[in-house]
Amino acid sequence: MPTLFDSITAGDLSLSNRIAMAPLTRNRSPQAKPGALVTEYYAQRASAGLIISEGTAISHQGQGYADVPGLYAPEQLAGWRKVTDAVHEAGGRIVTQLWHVGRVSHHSLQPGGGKPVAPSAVQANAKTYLINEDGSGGFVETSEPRALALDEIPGVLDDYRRATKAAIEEAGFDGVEIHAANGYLVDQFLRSGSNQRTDAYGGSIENRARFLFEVVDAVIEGAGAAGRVGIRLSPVTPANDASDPDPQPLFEHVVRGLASRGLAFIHTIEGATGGARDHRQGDRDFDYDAYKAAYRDAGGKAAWMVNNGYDAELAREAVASGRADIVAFGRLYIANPDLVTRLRDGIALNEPDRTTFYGGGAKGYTDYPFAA
Ligand code: 8OZ
Repeated sequence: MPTLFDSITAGDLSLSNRIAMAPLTRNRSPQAKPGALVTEYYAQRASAGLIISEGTAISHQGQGYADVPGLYAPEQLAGWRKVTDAVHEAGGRIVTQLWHVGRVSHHSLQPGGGKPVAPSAVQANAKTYLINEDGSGGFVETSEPRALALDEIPGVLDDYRRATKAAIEEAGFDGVEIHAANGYLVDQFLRSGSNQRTDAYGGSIENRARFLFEVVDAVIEGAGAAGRVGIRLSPVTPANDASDPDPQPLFEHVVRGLASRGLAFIHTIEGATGGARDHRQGDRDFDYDAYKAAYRDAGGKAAWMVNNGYDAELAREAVASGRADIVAFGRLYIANPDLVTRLRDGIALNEPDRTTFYGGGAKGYTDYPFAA
């Protein structure tokens, strides 16, 4: 029976264990540029089989929160290069999470102070996080978005392609994860609550998934190999006002379409992001086994990564039973840089401090102790 501590190959990525560090927004990159503190934080966590970086904006338009990093300016890429060098030196593997927030943004973060873009001009009932001039932070309502015009979509796909190429060639990442979860742009296209388009990108499941597949294909082009590309999906999350009355056929269509594309990993958030694992949308429970079977039956070979509220026992069971190949841990990685050692040796875990999750400096970021 496989264990969390066995190596695994995911596409072109050879991982020393099956424990991934989930993407975690930490708001510690002023001017969207990761600095020395961010380098230290990721290097501390390099014993993970795979680190998935925090969501990283592919373009200025894709920004939705204060002090989150980007992949669209030379100094951002140079900052990331130091991070990836440090992780590689420590024997780790790291991919970046490609992020376009769509409507989950604030006009003050947008180019020229303009409206955030979305599939449709439907405001999200969601909050974003801004930092004031005096350094204090706070949550504010997202701004009213405008619908992307049909002829703007190729430009967004170009941003995904360019950011991917730069992330790998300039910033030194081992690959990328497409953020298609948690109510951000790709997820906004998927779900009827945020997609009211009447063109080829709206209406039927096939049309709503079109943007996702076009993003995947653009990213594969940018990466030069599908085996360096993963994707994160969250079939039932209500995060950021994501809503759809019937996610089962929608997400089975998505994974069937991904099966032929040769990706490295499919990363699924089970339940409500950071919340209940049995959360549902619509009037039936989501059948994760049927969803995974839809992918495998269509020939999909990617490593199957699961996430959300896993502890040592649930993770051990998921990998031993074959239900999952890799388990991604979020909150546990905030507080336990040496999570692999702690899980392997049964060492007690540090507790994360919620007050330092978003923004600030080293406190609650790089100062969690390693086990002796
Ligand atoms: C928490 C705070 C801000 C952003 C996500 C990128 O939910 C995020 C995020 C999480 O995927």
